[in-house]
Amino acid sequence: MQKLLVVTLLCCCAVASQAQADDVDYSQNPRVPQLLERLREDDGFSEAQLKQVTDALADAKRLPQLIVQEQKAPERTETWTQYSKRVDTSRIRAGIALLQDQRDTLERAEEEFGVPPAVIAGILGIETRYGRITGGVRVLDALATQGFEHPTRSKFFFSELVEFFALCRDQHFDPRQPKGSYAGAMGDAQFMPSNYRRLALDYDGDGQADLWSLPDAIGSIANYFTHYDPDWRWRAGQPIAVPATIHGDALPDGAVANTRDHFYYVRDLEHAGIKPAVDLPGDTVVGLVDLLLDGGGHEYWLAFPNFYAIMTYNPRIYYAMAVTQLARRIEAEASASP
Ligand SMILES: [Ca+2]
Repeated sequence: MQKLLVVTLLCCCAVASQAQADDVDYSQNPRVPQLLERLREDDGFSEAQLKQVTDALADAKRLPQLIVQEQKAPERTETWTQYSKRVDTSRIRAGIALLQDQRDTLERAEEEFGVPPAVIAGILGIETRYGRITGGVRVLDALATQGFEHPTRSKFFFSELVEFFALCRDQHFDPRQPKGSYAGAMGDAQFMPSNYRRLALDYDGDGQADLWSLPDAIGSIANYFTHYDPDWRWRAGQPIAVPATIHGDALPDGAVANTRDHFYYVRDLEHAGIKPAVDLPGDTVVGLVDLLLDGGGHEYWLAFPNFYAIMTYNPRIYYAMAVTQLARRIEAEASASP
């Protein structure tokens, strides 16, 4: 017990000295003039509005630990066995409750955009537990730190920082207020600022696209799936993925999984010993999904275009499969107990 206390105190000291070392004034960063120029040119910011941006940047805090977190994203370190624990009883039950509580909004979104209620629930469930955990990091701090200093993705985050200031101007947010994920994603739907500006909808008609409100998040997710990437938009009425078995211990030579660059005819896969769990016409075009399990085993799925539509939301295979399986479970259990 005594030992534990000592360790805790040491940790506190380490945090305190780190905070001091990270005390920087981002309003003095050499790239600020470029940021202000983009807001002036692209979004018509006035001098007074630009001054507000500079003032906010002076208040931004450097959060270097976010860069480490980015590299340790769970999709890069976990097996599917571990990642898939997100599809648990509590998420399934809360998803079924969402289908009931937001029935009218979800039905309207399906009618307008063709995205089924269970898929929207699956996204909300995996992203934020249906709006309950939307992130506690100030978006200003997350985007300034990574926009000015991320070793590999600073261009992306810098651009999102510009969009964030424009979003705050448009939505009348104080840039110091919005909180989100370490990446700067906001609200129940976890939109980055550029997507918030382009694709968020005011779906409850109160005059503001508020992604921290479930109705707006539901309409915005459906709108995202229809308009974010025309090549990989949601295809109404089509399936997402089906399980498959393979003959032998591994995929046959030449079969490439977990990318949207390689697609196969089902008949060719069957010929190579890869069989879908349900009968599919031989000319059906599918991608291959190969999920690594604890102990080195594998689980295989055949993916339809809608699986890759989910990957436009987050480009990780595990993420798209977790959304897929959560949606399937919510839909199956909701229809079993109406
Ligand atoms: Ca609204």
